[in-house]
Amino acid sequence: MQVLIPIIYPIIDSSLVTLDNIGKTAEAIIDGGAKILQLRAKSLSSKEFLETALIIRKITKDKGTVFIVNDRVDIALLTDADGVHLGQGDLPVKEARRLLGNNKIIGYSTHNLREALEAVRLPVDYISFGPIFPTKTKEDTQTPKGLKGLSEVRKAVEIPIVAIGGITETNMAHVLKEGVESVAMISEILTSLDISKKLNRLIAIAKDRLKTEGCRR
Ligand code: TZP
Ligand code: MG
Repeated sequence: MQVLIPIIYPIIDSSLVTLDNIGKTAEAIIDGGAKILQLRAKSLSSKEFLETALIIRKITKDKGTVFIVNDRVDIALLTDADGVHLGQGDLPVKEARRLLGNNKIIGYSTHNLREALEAVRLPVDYISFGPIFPTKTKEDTQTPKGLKGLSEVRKAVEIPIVAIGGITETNMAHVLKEGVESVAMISEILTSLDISKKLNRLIAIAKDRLKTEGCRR
């Protein structure tokens, strides 16, 4: 499926928001203008993950925001999410595609050129690539690939790329300049005092970037 991944890709990580606050956080992100939202919930039980995903599904559906579930094809199916984001160790992409059908989005994490080149032969709609910069959000993450690593992958693959890892309001323009379709952010958004205003600013920077040469979308 040919999908356009919105340029700002917020991710709610359950380790940075209390369970009670996840719904409100999703609302703030969407009120700020986000067109896509992923729920990443390594710290929740399956039951909590499903309940939280149902809450976010309702909010995102009402606002027409794309909803992506991290890791879990079962939870994506049960909540009628728009798609799933899979890691290298999750359910294989081909099997996930069999379960989800062709109308759902599948994103796939990559961390180096080899993984990115492998990913383009799989039934995925976009790849994430990172970490670009150091990050505290993902503990088991690999060494940062920097803008140089990102540039190498951008030149090698046509598939939409979502850059991730240590991306902030301050450095996002440099990342977008490498020609990626989208930038994913967790802590930059979730630790902000006014999440909606943060989204407003991120979107304004992205739009500004789009006007300038060197950006694909
Ligand atoms: N995958 C690679 S880095 C990362 C993930 C999930 C964490 C990104 O979090 P942050 O807070 O935006 O650096
Ligand atoms: Mg995963």
